[in-house]
Amino acid sequence: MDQTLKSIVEEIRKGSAFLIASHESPDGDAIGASLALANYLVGLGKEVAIHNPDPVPELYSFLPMADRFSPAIPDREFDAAFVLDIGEYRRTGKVFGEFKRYGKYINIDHHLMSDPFGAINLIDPKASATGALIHRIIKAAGDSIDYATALCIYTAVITDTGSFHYSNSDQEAFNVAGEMVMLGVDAWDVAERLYESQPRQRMELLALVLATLNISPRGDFASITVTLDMYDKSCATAELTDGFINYPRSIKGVEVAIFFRQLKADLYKVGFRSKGKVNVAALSAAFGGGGHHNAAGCTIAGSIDEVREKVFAHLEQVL
Ligand SMILES: [Mn+2]
Repeated sequence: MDQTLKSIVEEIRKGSAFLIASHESPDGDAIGASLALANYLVGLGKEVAIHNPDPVPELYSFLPMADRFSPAIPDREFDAAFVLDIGEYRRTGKVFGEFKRYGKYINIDHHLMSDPFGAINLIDPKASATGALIHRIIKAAGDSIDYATALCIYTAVITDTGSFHYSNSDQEAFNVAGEMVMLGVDAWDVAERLYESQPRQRMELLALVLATLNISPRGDFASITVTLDMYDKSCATAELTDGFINYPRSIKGVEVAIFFRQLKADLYKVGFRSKGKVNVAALSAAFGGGGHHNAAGCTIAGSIDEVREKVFAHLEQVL
């Protein structure tokens, strides 16, 4: 057996209380992996505390033990602290960073640039999701997976692979999902909870935002815009715009999608998504921002016309 997996299994066997932490603004993988591990450990008779600096989106409240997430960390000793899906240590948030009674860190991650800050580091950038790494740990331990744990692993894998759309949808992702279905997970039930239960305000906001669709003359980039006024009109909040940028990106021929989000009268957050050919991290860096090859962002001051003009002129150059 892989030595790293073996040492993690040993820590689980000998410990009795564990802290589980994941990155701020938790996504389906951070939440699913945390809860998969929590349900598994509780099933073994261990005590767990589940920490995240930010609240868990309502969408994921159906996952077993989702109500156990807390922004506070109990004042007690732990045998080890699992840090999941973190990328960078600072994304554990302030409370965790100040925390000193953690036993040791066990860092489990699939980000490309993951710091090996743990006493044990299970880092595999090829893994589809951190949830798939939790699955590897349970398999290495030779333990069975109960329904609650299976539901959390499944959710982690389908959300991080974009329901098997993205290039990280490897054989392990499909195998793990298939095994979880075998263990009782209902794929439609999960899909309905995650993707077919949108608040109506999100759709009303999307209707306003899509009316701003702007496609470049060559058809190689496309943008959408959301203004503060649109939030008011639809009674929606900024977090409901999550995923909107996928609409302009999904157009045939479009290589880069841009999402202009108004923050203040003359201030815009600009998100970029690439279909793969264009490195949008470099694009956003030109405006003082950052990000990854396929997803990046920056903040630009000015009126919407000025901001669009700046971004479009730069894109015309690089595309
Ligand atoms: Mn992840």
